[in-house]
Amino acid sequence: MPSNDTLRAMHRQMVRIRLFEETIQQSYFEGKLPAFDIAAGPVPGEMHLAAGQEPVAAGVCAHLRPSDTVTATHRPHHVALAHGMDMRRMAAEIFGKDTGLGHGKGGHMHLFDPATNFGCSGIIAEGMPGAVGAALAARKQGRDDIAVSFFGEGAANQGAFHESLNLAAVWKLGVVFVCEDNDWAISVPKAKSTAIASNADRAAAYGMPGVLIPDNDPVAVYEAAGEAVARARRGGGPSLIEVKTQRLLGHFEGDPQLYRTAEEMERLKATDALHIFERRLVDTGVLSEADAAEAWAAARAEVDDAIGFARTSPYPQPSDALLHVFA
Ligand SMILES: Cc1ncc(C[n+]2csc(CCOP(=O)(O)OP(=O)(O)O)c2C)c(N)n1
Repeated sequence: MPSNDTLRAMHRQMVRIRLFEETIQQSYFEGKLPAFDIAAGPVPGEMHLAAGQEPVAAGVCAHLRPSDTVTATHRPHHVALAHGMDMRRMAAEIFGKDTGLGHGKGGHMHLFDPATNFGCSGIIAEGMPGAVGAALAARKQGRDDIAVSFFGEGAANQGAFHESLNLAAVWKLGVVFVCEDNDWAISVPKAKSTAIASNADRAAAYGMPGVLIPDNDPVAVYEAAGEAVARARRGGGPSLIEVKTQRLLGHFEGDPQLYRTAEEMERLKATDALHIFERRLVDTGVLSEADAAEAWAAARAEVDDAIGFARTSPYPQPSDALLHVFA
């Protein structure tokens, strides 16, 4: 069981992620409507938000240090924030500004941060081999840093998933594979793409522990991740954790979600893990109502500051178009 301090820190983390995602959503739609124009407004391009998936990021990253490598997906904001990415430079990257982590040339799906060893990609499952490589590098350099690869259940049918799990297990590398099963790969439900109910069962095929967290509970994620991270750090090899999490929003912003039923949307609202967790902490005396309100106010101020920084930062100069890119 996490300490009360850890529970409060996880709650704060989840709150700042939720407010960041909601604020990006508002900024994203500026200028894009009524006819959806993906290039218009202050945040051009596609946008995949992770509201609802906070428990996975908060529960796993609570065990990590900045020198651990983390790879994530096209839906990366929650993991990036939980692993300690600077919110200002992250927001600036999303707004395409020169002060962003990649000078505004990567955008929201390509957040790279040497300070926290974080990378992500719009290519499904691409972070998995990278995490295996990072764990191999750590071993060769004699460090006990580990690598954590976050990926969606849609990625678990890619060859890179199987190759990465196999190689990490054969070489007993310090990798934790974290499957964020939100049940949807764009509009395809898991049952239509995957023959078994839980990817955690696939761990057995590669001789590593597989754990299923069935209910998007941050405490259960924290406990499973604690074991997997400790095992990876002491040289015990890789693990796979699958969390049944929730994608509260569309696959991308602007997705009409016609493939989801009204009942499912209602159920999502009623089982929002952040609100359930907050209520549980208040009911058990870990958090007072005032503490909870303060966490939201502090996150509001932090997010407003970061978005303000992004909005007022300059765009990269046209003359720098070929700088910081492979050309
Ligand atoms: C290799 C590859 N194939 C297809 C796509 C198109 N694509 C983008 S997101 C996505 C679904 C991903 O689903 P999942 O891995 O479950 O992640 P989620 O979107 O649910 O977070 C697909 C197929 C892609 N980006 N890369």
